[in-house]
Amino acid sequence: MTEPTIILHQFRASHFNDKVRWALAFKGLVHQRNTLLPGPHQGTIRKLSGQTSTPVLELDGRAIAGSAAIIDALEQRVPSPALYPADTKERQDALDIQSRFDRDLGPATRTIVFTVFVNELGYPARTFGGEASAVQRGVYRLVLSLVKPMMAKTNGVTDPENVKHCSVITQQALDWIAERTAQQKFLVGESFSVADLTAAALLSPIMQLEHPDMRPAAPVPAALEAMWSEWKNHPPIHWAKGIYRDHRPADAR
Ligand SMILES: N[C@@H](CCC(=O)N[C@@H](CS)C(=O)NCC(=O)O)C(=O)O
Repeated sequence: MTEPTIILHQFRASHFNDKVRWALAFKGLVHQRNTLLPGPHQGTIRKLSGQTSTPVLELDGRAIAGSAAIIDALEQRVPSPALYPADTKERQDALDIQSRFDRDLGPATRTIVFTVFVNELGYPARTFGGEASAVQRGVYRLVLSLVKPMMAKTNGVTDPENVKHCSVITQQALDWIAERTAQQKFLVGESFSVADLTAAALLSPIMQLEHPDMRPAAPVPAALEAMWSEWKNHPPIHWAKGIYRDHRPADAR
């Protein structure tokens, strides 16, 4: 009997989507990807899941929305290798870290990177439209210039106080990770878990990565390089890059 098809409806590069790409790779799950452009994605995603956020995973005939719910379904489907710690207390700790970072760090690092994107529209067009034709990318770039004010507002960039707040949230998360990893390699217990995956993936917008799913779309704007430089000397950025390097397997596709 052939395995039922798993389909990830995704944005390229996006950090919440990378949580799920990472979990699929970690579990060795062969899958298909339906890559959508932010904006035009809404109809497809709403029809599938009744809301508009990616990632959405089609698994066993169900459409599951939200990175944490998807990882939970994958953990049940393929318990080993485990992303959840075996110990009950550690598991709760790891899940709490995931919930907290999904709620505050993920939106904060997205706002930080969008402060650059809104002034460098060719870059998000290249990044999200990497699988589209040159013509489609050109049209998308044009659409982005028309929707720029809405894009800036939706991503929290128009309010300078919010941008400042997002930097503070990110700084606090980095400090917290630095404290946790001062004496231990992983955020929870003795092995890699969903907590490390979440922290590293949600920090990805503020660091330069070489993983094929997250590699920057050349040419990289100087403003983006400058933003990465501002964060790059924080020890947890080194930690997060190490987590990507050592625990993100090649995709099973
Ligand atoms: N809590 C959600 C957040 C997902 C999210 O923010 N997705 C963004 C991309 S990073 C998105 O699809 N935004 C477009 C939209 O919501 O319409 C998760 O964990 O999956």
